[in-house]
Amino acid sequence: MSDERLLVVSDEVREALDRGRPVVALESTIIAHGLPRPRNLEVAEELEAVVRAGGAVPATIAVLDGRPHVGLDKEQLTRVACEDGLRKLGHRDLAPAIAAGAGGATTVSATAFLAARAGIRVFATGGLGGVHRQWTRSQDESADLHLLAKVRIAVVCAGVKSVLDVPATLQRLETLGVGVLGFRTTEFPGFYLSGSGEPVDWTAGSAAEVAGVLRAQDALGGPPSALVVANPVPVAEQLDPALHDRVLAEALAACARDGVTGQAVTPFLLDHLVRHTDGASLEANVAAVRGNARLAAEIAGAYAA
Ligand code: PSU
Ligand code: MN
Repeated sequence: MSDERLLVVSDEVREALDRGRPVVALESTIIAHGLPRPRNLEVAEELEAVVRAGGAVPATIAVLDGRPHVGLDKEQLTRVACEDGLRKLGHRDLAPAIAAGAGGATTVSATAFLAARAGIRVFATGGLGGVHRQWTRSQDESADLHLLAKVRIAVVCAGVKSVLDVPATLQRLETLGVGVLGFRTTEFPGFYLSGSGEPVDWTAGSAAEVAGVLRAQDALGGPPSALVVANPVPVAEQLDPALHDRVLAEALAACARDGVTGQAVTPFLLDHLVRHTDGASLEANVAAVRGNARLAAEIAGAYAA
């Protein structure tokens, strides 16, 4: 099957790419599995609007009826947000889903891969997958990290959720050779919180500076790898740090007490966080993603200029 027949790139995205106009890829797992309904569809539409307001074309990515789509229309976006039982597809799931004619929401690993294949250089998401706290026992480490070691794309994110092992995740990114650039921060962001307490080696002060790093990557050539642009949620919109620390500790204790393990751990902890912060963790989550979409549009614009 030829490339063009396999990847369905929307007319608007295709035209923008052909003309060298800024394009921002957006993932769909956050819509299908990361946010509650009906807020998820509102956020999906808001993110596209934020990218447009920033002067770029949004390209939300998902697999529909066995075909990877880059750029969704309203009806397709609604399917991703509302269809029951939509699968979560990492990069390794793409081929089986295509062969089976199945659909699914794409994680960071699948989205980054498909976006890069389509020729998109900038991608916005909420948080990256990472190394789980029980990794020494479970070996649970997101495939996001490994895929980002292999594709040339900038991923604008607010760090990784504090339910993960943040220092171990940063160590894996280092080992895998994935660059991490703090945006106006010398600290890796803490997703719900503006900071995680972990340092980053490099800081950019503007979208133009980030675009300069992307151009340097292009000029260097060699094996491709991603650049993680770590963009903190604004302090005014972060979750109250004392509340965060207390509820996370309670959630981890409840998890151990109830014997929750493996894949069930993350949904359990996130659900606990949303319920025991009266939805404040959800608002911080949405604020983080919104800020990332805005910055990604700016970076895409600076890169295209
Ligand atoms: N982090 C979030 N929200 C999300 C995800 C991560 O704050 O929705 C999603 C992303 O799509 C990410 C995926 O790529 O979870 C990682 O899943 P796993 O750990 O199974 O690789
Ligand atoms: Mn996992």
